[in-house]
Parts: sequence; structure tokens; C-alpha cells
Amino acid sequence: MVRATLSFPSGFLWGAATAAHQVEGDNTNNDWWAWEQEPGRILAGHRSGKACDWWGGRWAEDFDRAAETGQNTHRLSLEWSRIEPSPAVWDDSALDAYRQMLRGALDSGLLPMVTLHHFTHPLWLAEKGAWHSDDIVASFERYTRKVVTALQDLVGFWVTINEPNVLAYGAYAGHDFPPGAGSMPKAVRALRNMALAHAASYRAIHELQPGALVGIAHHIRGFAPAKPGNLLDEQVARLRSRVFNETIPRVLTDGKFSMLGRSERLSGVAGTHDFFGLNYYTVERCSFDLTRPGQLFTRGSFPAGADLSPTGFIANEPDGLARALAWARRFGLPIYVTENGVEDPEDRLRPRYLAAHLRQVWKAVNVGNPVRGYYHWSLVDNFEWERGWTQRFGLWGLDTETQARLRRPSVDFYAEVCRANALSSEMVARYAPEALESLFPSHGPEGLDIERG
Ligand code: IFM
Repeated sequence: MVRATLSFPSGFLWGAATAAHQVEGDNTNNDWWAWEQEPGRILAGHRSGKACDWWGGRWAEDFDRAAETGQNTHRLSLEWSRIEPSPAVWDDSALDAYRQMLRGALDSGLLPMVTLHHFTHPLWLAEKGAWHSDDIVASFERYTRKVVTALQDLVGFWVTINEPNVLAYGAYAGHDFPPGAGSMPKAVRALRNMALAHAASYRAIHELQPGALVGIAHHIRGFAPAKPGNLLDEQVARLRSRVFNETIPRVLTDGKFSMLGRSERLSGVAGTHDFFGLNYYTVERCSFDLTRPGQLFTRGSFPAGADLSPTGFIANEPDGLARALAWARRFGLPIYVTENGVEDPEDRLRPRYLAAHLRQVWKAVNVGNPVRGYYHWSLVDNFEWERGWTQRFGLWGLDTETQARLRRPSVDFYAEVCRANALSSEMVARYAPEALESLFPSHGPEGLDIERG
């Protein structure tokens, strides 16, 4: 067999990512908790409930798991509704709890990357319209200032908003997230406000903490024509990509907000990211469909024979990550893969998905793309929004009844990668043998130091 070791640069960050509402449990004061109580909103009627019981203190054992398996960073988020339960009323005990969590991460050797906003809103803000409320930008800046003032001795690595595009589509264009507005113009307005709020937050963080690194975790989904060569399929794939993938990174770079015929310069937004946070999962095939104006005339699918996750949510398309990283490089910023993973309770697909995606990260680094870290989604199975507990993204599984953690083989695979700061053919041979020939072809991929044995 061919033997090769793909080494990463020293100082590369290896971690996992989580989000407050998905792991903490008992987040009763936000719009998602309320949404979960409404019949029909969440698949199988699931609720977040205790989630992974991080608010009960189980973050400590999960951080131990991450650290003991070689991870050196963790991306987590703060729950706005705990910190500001009513407008401008601060709960210092919540901030203290986050201080303990962050101190715990640091003590375990995990550099914290902290997300200020990951999909949820305090109820009082949701009642005012959340991303449509008139004072959302000022509210987000006020929250940012409070948090950064309280936590800046423990954190210097901030994500302002997770996946503005997913939030805008899920909550405003579509019906999956609260408030389920189902209106594209509303999604455009929400996205514009997120760009403005991000910029206000970015400036506030830098004023309080000049050395901080601040960015967004941006979801890039690959869009490809279902029938290559079919002009209409190609056009809708390009349109989806422009609207979904390009709007936010561009406005943060040059201040120009262009979406669906609307184009304007947003003051103060240009140059407000210090790194490119990239969340990547899959590539969707797009077919033109005149009956779907709300979906930009697109029907999405995966090709026949795709290597699909158990619920058919994700196709294993590592080339899409390669393209996303190459595209992100044009912004001239350090890049962090802030999320990547697959739902797979039996851990049948995850090892080869992980191996194939890490190989693409290595290839990008190897051609000089400044990728500085990788965060697997996720550390432990957690509450998957409108899909409830039907999808399991954790390296560790979770028994929601007992809170027991179940160690999946991918834990050990990822631990070997993190500890070695490298992906080797030998690891792939043990954890994902079916992917060995495609990832480490016997004829030897270009640029590799090959040993034959
Ligand atoms: O669980 C989500 C996360 O909250 C945002 N990015 C995608 C993940 C998997 O669906």
C-alpha cells in the first residue's frame, strides 16, 4: 500500500463547534423554546429539553473529552436571552456561568472561539421583530459591549453572527425557523440588518479589545447544475450561489449589499472581518423549476448514487469544500473552517467524510491557502433545530434520557489527527479503509512524499 502523511503547519487549530441552544438545555426565554412548544414545528415533536445539559455543568466533562482527545480549541456560543433576559436588564449570574465555562476551556487547553449570536433571540427581542426591529443594530451592539467587557480577559476570538444566510432563509424566506415569515423581501431586510449589526459589533469589539480577532461564521453551500450544460440549470445554480454564498462576504469586504436587484453601499460595513469563518457541509444539484419562485426557481437534489447521510440531508462532496476554500481565499484573510461534519448515528459515513474533507483542507494549506484551523460539527450530538434529535452530528453520541455519552470510532480517528497534527494513510486504512484508494491513490498524488510498503 502507499504510505503518506499529510502534515499541517504547527499551531494549526483543531477543535469542535457547538451552539448554546443546541447543548445548554432549559433555554426557556428565547424564541426557539417557544417555537418548539408549537405543534408541527419540530420533526417528531422533539424539543431541546435538557439538550446536553451544559447549563447543568456537563460542559466540563465534554471539554475534558475534547482536550483528552487532542483538541486544542473549542467554538461555543453565548445565549443572549440568558445574558439580557429583558431589554437592558443584565443577568450577571449568567455572565459568571459563562466565565466559568470559558475558564474551564482555557484550563483544559482549549482556546475558545466565541459566537455572540447563533440563531436564537430573547423573547422580548423576538416580540419586537428580531432582525426586523428598528433598534436591532443598537441592541446587538449594546449586548456585544456588555459581553466583551465582561469576558475579554478570557476570549479574544469572536464570531459575531453564525450563518446570517441560513438564518435569513430559515426564519424569513422560509418556515423552518421562528418566525417562519415565508417572504423573500423580509429575508433581504433581515440580512441587511445583520450586516449592519455585525459591523457595529465588530467596531465595538475592536474599541474595547483592539487585538481581538473578529469575523462571521459563513455557511457556504455548493450549488451545481443538476444537468451540466443545461442553461437554465446552470443559471439557477449560479443565482443560488450568488445570493446565498456571496452576499455576506462581499458586503463585509467592500460594503456593497447586492441582493435580488437591490444594491446599495452600507456605511461602515466594509472591511469588518479579520478572518473568514467557513461552515461547509455539502453540494446541492439545482434544476430549474418555474413553479418555485420562492426558492429562486430551483429544485434541489443530490445525484443518484451520492454518498448520502442516513436522513439524506448531506452528500459527501469533499470537492465542494476545496472549491469553497479556493473561493474564500480571494478575500485575503486567514480562514478557519468553523463547521464541517455529517449526521450519522452509526458512524458509518463520518470517518470517510472526515478523512476526505481533512484531505481537502490539507491540500488547500499545501498550495498556500491560509487555512488556520478546523472545527468539527459537533462535539456531542445536539438539538438539530427543526430536525430535533433525528440527526446526530456528534463525535460522541448522546443518550438524551440518561445524558450518557457514547464514544463513536470517529472520536479516536479525529484524536489521532489532532495529536499528530496530520492525516496519514495509515489512519485512513484503519478508520475508513473504503476511502484509502481514493484519498491515497497507489499511483501517488502529486506533491506527496510516498513510501511504498
Ligand atoms: O446544527 C447546525 C448549526 O447550528 C449551524 N450549522 C449547521 C449545523 C448542522 O445542521
